[in-house]
Amino acid sequence: MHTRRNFIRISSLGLGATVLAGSMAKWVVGANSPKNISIGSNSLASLKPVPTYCEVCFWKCAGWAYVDEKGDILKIVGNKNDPHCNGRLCPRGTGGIGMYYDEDRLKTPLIREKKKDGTQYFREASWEEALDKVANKMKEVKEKYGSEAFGLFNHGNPGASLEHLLRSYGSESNAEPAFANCRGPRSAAYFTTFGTDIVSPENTDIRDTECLVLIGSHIGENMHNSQVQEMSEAIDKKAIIITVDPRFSTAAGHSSFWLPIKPSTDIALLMAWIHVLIYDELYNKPFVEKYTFGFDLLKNHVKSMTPEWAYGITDIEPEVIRKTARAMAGAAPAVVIHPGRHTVWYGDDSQRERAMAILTALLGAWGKRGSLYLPEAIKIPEFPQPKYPTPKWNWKDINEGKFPLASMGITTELLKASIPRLNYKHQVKAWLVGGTNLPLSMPDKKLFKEAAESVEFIAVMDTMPMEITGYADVILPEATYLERYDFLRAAPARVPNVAMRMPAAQPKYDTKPGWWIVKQIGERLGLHDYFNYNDYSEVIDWQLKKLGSSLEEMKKIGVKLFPRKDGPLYLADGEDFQFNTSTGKIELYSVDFANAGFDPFPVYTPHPEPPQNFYRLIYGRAPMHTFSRTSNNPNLWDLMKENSVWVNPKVADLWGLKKGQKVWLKNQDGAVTTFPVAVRVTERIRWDSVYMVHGFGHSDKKLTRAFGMGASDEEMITNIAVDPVMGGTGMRGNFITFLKENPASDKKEDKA
Ligand SMILES: Nc1nc2c(c(=O)[nH]1)N[C@H]1C(S)=C(S)[C@@H](COP(=O)(O)OP(=O)(O)OC[C@H]3O[C@@H](n4cnc5c(=O)[nH]c(N)nc54)[C@H](O)[C@@H]3O)O[C@H]1N2
Ligand SMILES: Nc1nc2c(c(=O)[nH]1)N[C@H]1C(S)=C(S)[C@@H](COP(=O)(O)OP(=O)(O)OC[C@H]3O[C@@H](n4cnc5c(=O)[nH]c(N)nc54)[C@H](O)[C@@H]3O)O[C@H]1N2
Ligand code: SF4
Ligand SMILES: [Mo]
Repeated sequence: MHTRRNFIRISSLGLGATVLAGSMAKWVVGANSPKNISIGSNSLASLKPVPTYCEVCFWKCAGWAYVDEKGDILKIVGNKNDPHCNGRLCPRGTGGIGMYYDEDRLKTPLIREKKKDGTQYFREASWEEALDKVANKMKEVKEKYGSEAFGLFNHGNPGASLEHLLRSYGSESNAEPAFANCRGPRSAAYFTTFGTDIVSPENTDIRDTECLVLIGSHIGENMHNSQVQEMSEAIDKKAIIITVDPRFSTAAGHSSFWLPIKPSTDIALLMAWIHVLIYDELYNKPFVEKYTFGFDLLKNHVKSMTPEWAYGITDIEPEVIRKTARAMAGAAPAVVIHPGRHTVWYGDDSQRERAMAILTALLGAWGKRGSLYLPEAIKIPEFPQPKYPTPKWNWKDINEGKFPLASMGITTELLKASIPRLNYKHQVKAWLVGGTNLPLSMPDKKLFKEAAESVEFIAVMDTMPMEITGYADVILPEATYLERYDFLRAAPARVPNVAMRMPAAQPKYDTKPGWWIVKQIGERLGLHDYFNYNDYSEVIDWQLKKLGSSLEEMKKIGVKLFPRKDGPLYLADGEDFQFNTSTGKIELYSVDFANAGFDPFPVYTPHPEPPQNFYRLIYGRAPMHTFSRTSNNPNLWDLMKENSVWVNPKVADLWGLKKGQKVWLKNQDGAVTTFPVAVRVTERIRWDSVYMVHGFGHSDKKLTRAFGMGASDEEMITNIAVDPVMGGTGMRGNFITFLKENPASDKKEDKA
């Protein structure tokens, strides 16, 4: 392995590192936005501030959109009273303005047509026609198959609007990549261990921690705002940071310990840490005695899982494992074992997350300052409406008893239920899609395509001509977040709070807010009582008044903080506390896992290794982009136009690859990337792996900037390691090799 010294020099040059190193002022990167360049910060006073919260990612930072007298949005800045951002937006949030100005936006409703010769195309349509078409299809599906057969793929606010429509109509057949392709394993593990989920924003008390442990969490590149700010604070306060990552991430560059683990072996490391804490008696005895269940069984379970045992599996030396375990114990309980977020890696992910939860409990690092705090949210009063009808079957029934600990719909199961050939008992016949670009976020492209081609009808609500719109029968162009009212934001936090989003400008082109679109469809379905308002501001005002505020007040403040009601942020020492688990304790031994037929304690199992001449594909984030949704955003495109494939110098030598050389990637199943990608030769990646930033390689030509820029990691993910606990789509068991020549001229565009 390479020495750390080699790497520091490199990392201090990286943008991510610069951002993390301090100077948060750099975050207000407006300078890179053409629209922002023209105004100095002192002229903000002449502009009108309109409250909003960001939709560029799901941290939902609250801010102010500054508008001039012509009605143009000139700048977005963070709201100082917002705990999600503390007055500072990340580069993407500032660049969110580009979503509004992007001239490639969807501009009008579109309907798929077929020419006599069979070729298909989209024609512009009126809203009346497009909405009629969706409503009529919903009626038809309900009559023919029952409302349950209408499925929904959703993410973020647009997804939530569609979910309200779907539930009013009588279906709960929905799923989102943000569960089964993202946070699902974490939910299953923390819920069964602690009886509560980890929330979003994560309830990690990083700002007051003495030791932050990042296991495949690349905070700093993963640019979730206040989390990055708090990590920066922790660095300033000299907290110990332990980063476990096969790649020298930005976070690794700021860490006291970087453990360049052999990919897919994290469970072994975690179990060895647990072994050391128990057998060296470093764990928090009073905490474990008072609050946990199954300690003696755990002690026995990890008896042979020594650091020496883990060394052979992980490549991490026993002394390093002991030293880092001692560092955690020394800082306990002010330790954050970060639960991660994108946790679908190798198919045993709920078990890896369980190991992290167990480690957390042994350190007593729960409910204490500097560990995981106890979050609280404002409950938004429900606007009067009838109860949603109870569907005859829902997302859970689709799974037919598989994945017993899934708490939300599973994307791959919804796809499979859409394919008649697979004979699912409950079949899905039509889809609504909102705020999710499935062709780039679903692994196993073949499965997605077959499902999309099998269903009778797809309606997509989006702001951009993303790949998913190519599969639609009807495209509903939504106004961007800067042009609409939306739900009140009320995420759990240290301090309960509410944030408001309202239009800073009129919707451009012939676009409409999501709330309006679903209301029009709902009215056509005779569901008026679920949409009993003319404008969404009425709903917000009603809710705010119930909370002792109002639309008028929120227009002035954007974010309102409320006193906590559920008790303090931290547990008092020795306080009695009933956990919401079957034993009422923190379950080191998981009764739920055991009852569902899974190992009650995590067990390390080896995963497939790259075949000869292949390298494991790992992927992640870049600070200036969010998934595939920002690659065409003019402001953010300016900051980063394409991704690259990170290749270790040894591998580059072996293959004769030069910096910047374009290569196509081919995976173990023979899948080849549509577009080539530039090689980045760097010591920051292990020799057995390559790394790519997700979200590039767009194949829809209507994305004039993003089309063909970089390659899509999704195309290389044909093998899914399914998590039997909750149906997660483990995506890191794919291996690539390099092709120097354009492999196929017969490759077709990803368009229906
Ligand atoms: N290969 C691969 N797959 C992945 C990941 C990965 O790293 N690699 N990451 C996984 C993770 S962690 C997650 S959370 C999921 C996320 O995957 P998705 O749920 O697909 O999320 P996004 O990419 O954010 O969704 C983008 C879509 O929302 C649209 N959109 C943006 N704003 C609006 C709006 O205001 N209104 C409407 N109607 N539409 C809007 C965009 O134009 C775009 O079509 O992907 C998962 N899949
Ligand atoms: N800028 C930006 N920030 C984002 C997002 C975005 O799109 N853009 N998306 C947000 C969302 S929804 C999510 S879910 C998060 C995802 O962000 P995180 O949850 O932090 O990270 P992942 O994408 O899971 O993991 C990426 C890291 O895992 C490392 N890794 C790969 N294989 C292994 C392994 O076997 N073991 C270990 N220990 N490490 C490994 C990679 O090298 C990489 O550094 O980011 C969030 N923040
Ligand atoms: S972290 Fe950045 S992109 Fe995400 S909501 Fe906040 S400002 Fe927007
Ligand atoms: Mo995610």
